[in-house]
Amino acid sequence: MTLGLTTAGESHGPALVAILTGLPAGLRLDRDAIARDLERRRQGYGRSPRQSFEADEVDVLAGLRHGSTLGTPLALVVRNRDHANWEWGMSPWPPEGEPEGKGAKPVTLPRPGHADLAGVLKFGHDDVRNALERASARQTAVHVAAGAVAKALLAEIGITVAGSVAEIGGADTEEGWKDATDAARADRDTLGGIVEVRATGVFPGLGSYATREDRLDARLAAALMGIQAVKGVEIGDGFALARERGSAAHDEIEPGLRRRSNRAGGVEAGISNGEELVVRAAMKPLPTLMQPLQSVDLATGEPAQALVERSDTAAVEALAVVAEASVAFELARAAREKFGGDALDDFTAAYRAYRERIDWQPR
Ligand code: EPS
Repeated sequence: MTLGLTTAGESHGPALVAILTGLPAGLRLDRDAIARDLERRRQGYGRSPRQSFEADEVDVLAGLRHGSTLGTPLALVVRNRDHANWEWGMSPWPPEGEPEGKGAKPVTLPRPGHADLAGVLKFGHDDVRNALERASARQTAVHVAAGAVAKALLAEIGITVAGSVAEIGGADTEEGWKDATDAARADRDTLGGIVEVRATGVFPGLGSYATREDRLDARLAAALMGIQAVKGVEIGDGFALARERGSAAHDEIEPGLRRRSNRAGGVEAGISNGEELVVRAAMKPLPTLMQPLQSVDLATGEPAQALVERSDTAAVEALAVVAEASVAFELARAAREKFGGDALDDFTAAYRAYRERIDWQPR
């Protein structure tokens, strides 16, 4: 038994879609909690004007009845309101009538740092839009919806997950983030940053050292690296541990099997160890610049400036919400593998029996 997630959707296409498999039957979902997470993702200083007109409402098409999961695939849809402006340009079928609206003209000016160049080369596209639409971080909306479902499952076994911003553009106070974002926007530039996700209530034993694929830290790193613009992931003290001696790098064990520190970030040998889970992700500055970088026009082979189109100045606050959702999904997946069960009660009973066996109490 495991959780599966498949997503589809282009940034300016009709909709974003997610299908979750492997949920137990009888899990109650809270519509408002899902909506709140999508709303959090839309917020944040420095986001594109698009966020003000996308509603990001989740429609459930399958797998839920009267608010409870059925133990069948859960199908979620978030429609793109902006698609109305791209009906010709992003029409799934050959469009009728004259080219009109956004996306009608092919894009041939790849942006350094975006999927544009590698994407068209790999897939043989002659319009960069065919690559950038799916590569866009717009699709994180349905990942957040899936994460909200995962958090509902985790709540049944006492786990909570929270993401927050640590830095934007090198600044580490909220005022500093705003100043840095304003300054970047004024210079027609963009910013990246660092986010942190913490999970409490994580008992020892999620993940395994048995194979690389089982390792919880490897899965968390893959999940976070899978988010657009993430270039680095750290678990616990991460890179800083490389500069310590062993005596200062590990978390001593006390009676009650608690630790005196949490440098490992709650994972040892690919297994959660009962301490708080702490992971960080670093986001590069967004590649769509209003003052574009040097590129090449793919239609002529001549030097040209990269594509300029509406975009965010910074999306680090959104990343905190997306990273939270991604960590939640991985923890929920590991928990499904550990406790199984077709009905939610089977799952929670297995959790309780396990906790009794290891005699573990949350702090
Ligand atoms: C994105 C570019 C911007 C972002 C978008 C991601 O879109 P647009 O060009 O339509 O303004 O706003 O993110 C979202 C729409 C979203 O909901 O997060 C990109 O190129 O990745």
